[in-house]
Amino acid sequence: MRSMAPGALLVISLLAFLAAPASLRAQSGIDAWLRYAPLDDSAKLLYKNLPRRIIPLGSTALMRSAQQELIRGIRGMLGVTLQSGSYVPRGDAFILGTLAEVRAAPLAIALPADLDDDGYSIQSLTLASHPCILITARNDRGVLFGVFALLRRIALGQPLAELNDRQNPYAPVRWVNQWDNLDGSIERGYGGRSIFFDSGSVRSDLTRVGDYARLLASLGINACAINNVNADPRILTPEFIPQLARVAAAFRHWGVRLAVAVDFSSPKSIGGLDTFDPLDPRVSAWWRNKTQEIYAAIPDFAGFVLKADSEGRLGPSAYARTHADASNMIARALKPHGGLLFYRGFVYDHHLDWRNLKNDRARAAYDNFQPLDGQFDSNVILQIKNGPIDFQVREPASPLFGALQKTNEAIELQITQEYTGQARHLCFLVPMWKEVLDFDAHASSAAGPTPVKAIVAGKIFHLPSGGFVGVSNVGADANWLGNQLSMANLYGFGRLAWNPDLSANEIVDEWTRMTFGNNPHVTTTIEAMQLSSWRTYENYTGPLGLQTLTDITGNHYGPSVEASEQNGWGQWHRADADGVGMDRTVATGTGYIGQYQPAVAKLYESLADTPDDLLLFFHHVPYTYVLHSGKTVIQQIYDSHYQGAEAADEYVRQWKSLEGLIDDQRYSEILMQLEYQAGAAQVWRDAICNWFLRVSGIADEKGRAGHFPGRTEAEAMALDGYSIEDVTPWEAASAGKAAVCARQAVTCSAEFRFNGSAGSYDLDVEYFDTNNGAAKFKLFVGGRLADTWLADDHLPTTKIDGSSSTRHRIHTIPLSPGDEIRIEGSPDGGDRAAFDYIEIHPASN
Ligand code: GCW
Repeated sequence: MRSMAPGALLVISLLAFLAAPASLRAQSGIDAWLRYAPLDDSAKLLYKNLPRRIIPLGSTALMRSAQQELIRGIRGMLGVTLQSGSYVPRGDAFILGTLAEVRAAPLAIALPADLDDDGYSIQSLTLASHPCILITARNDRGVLFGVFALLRRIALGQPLAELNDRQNPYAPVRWVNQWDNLDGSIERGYGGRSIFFDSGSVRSDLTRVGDYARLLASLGINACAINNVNADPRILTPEFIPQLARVAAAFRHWGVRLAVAVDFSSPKSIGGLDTFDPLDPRVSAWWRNKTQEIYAAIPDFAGFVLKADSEGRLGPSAYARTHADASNMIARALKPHGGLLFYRGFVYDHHLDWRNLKNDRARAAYDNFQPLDGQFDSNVILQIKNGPIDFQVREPASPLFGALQKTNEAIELQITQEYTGQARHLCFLVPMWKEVLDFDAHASSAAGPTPVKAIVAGKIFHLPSGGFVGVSNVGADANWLGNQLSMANLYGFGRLAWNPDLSANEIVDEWTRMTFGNNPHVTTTIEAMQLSSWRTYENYTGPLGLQTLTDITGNHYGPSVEASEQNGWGQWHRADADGVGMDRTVATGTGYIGQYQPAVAKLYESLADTPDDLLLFFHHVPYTYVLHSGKTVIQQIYDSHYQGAEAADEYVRQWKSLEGLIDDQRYSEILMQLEYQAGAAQVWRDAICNWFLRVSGIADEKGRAGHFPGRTEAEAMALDGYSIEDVTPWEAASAGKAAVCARQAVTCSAEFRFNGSAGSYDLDVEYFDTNNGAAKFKLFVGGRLADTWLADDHLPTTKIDGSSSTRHRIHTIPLSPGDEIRIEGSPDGGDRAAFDYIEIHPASN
């Protein structure tokens, strides 16, 4: 992720291009899982009898996309160009058409009777003694989805003979949300600038929007809300609506419908009214007219997303009205056009008094919405985050899922990795989502198991709508999310939205094969890394239900244990000298557990029965409390952090075993990212272990926490120009301090003598890469330059802290006792060439 000089990159890419076989040529990642890379010859054999003609029975834009996609995919993977034809009952063919078109053709075939909207059927059959493959569906969108499913089968090397694949989507709502701002930035986006907006308008070139819609369509996603839920009211101005129509057009031929997030105060802020009271007839008339204006320009407009009364957004409380008043009023404007209103359940008070041990942010969604069950119109969908807090590395399922019987629900999952490493750390979220989706909320005594997935799909209480929403936040970078491996999360969300019964293993296997090919060493390696990565990330950030112990009032990235305490945001973990965890019991705590149905509440209310992974989310215990695993809480905190950091190191080794087996560009980009992650995991490990060591006063029984073999602190070196400063939070730097170069200095230096035995060593320099300049470092051993590098990454901070702390590893340096090791830093702009320590280890290779 750190940039290379453009010239160097060009030469490397050119060399790679000339030297590598076609399949290994550089790949930017822009095609994601739709690369259609050539299959190897043995796999091609499987498909040697496939039809060579394609016959589309319809001619809509969607049908043309389906046809072109099939041609593109088969050409890419099999090297065969399908010829288009019109139907004559002669010769082999792929036949594409809706059920109505197939009936009208007419083809004498028994057609499936059980297809829902967007579902599809792929059948191999014989027509007039010619083998054909028929892809049919109720609507043309379903035909397109069928084409993508067929191409996926080929990419995965699955046989097509005697195929009879009939699939219906699990739920009607399969949406993504983007949090793009009109100026082109993206809230919690890590893949570059917006593909939709720039400088206050929709971009003129919407090529990437079409590419994105194609990716979404390949997963069966059927709508996308394109702007931040912290919505800019200008999105609804008369000047903006024609621009939205252009986005809708770029989406339309991929079957993706446009939606937007709206600001509740719009009637006042852009509509010229003096009120936005949902019960004022002028306000509802304004929304009706506005909605009509939108549908006139965008007839297939999907609806609105509304964040109201949350994190400072205006809402119905301004007029003492309810969430039902607010949502129904807007939903009624959408209703005649078939539009949906998604009302976000993420409503909470961020000025809670932390001194009151009964206060609890986790209660908010239930407290706000459960009493309103039954009051929402049929085209309102309550959009509920998976957990009660906010996309933390681990949370229990929100109790609200199990508490509503008359309200449409959608689960909101976060694809963009806000609290899970911001696309710099590998963290495959499908296993986490699966846990929530499969969680039995015990919502109905009559219905048997009531997993969250079935509740949100409306299956348990027979509701008209509902389903899945993923906060995606792709950007204009070539690899969309800022990290090639993070694309497995977008893929996984879409596959789960289509079929939440798929396993994490199946999903990651599909994604890996389509993204990197079918080499068994490649697939097993990447899949194992992905599948273990959530646990790894959890281990070195916040285990035992502590949640991500990050800077929660800031960038949500690096470690900062106390950031969540003593403020009104309510992400408290209540760690102090005696113990740790939030008491959310009914008996002695906040009562949050009482929001679950009795069978669930009984489990969590019991300290003994609560699963270790969620212990500290539900209970406050002393550090010496013994877990089911037999370890004490404090020892588990130490152990998990060391395990997590070790696993992150291991990813680097695993990845290196793939050199030459995948294209160079993605190989090196991912290697760089994993090396960075391994260093960052160590920063996390040390920060959290040091913090708990100091606060609990209980030593790590394995003697690791607080002891760092081979480490020389900057404070212990002879400094010239550098001065030692305290770092905030203290745990973000080793011993709480860093060497910082004087602002005006050209170069500062620090030196010490090596006092180990002669041998070959790796040198780790821990420095602070702030994003307000690109300081330069040089490292000399015995007076000779060993390495030089730039601190030019774009980490999300200008501060010397746990988010900027970065490891630079210099491999295989021969050292003898007494050798002088000297680091020189040259500041640049606000980047003060600060560093923390140098650690020397026997060489790893
Ligand atoms: O987690 C918080 C994020 C905000 C976001 C909010 C929400 C769009 O930090 O950036 O705002 O959730 O989901 O509304």
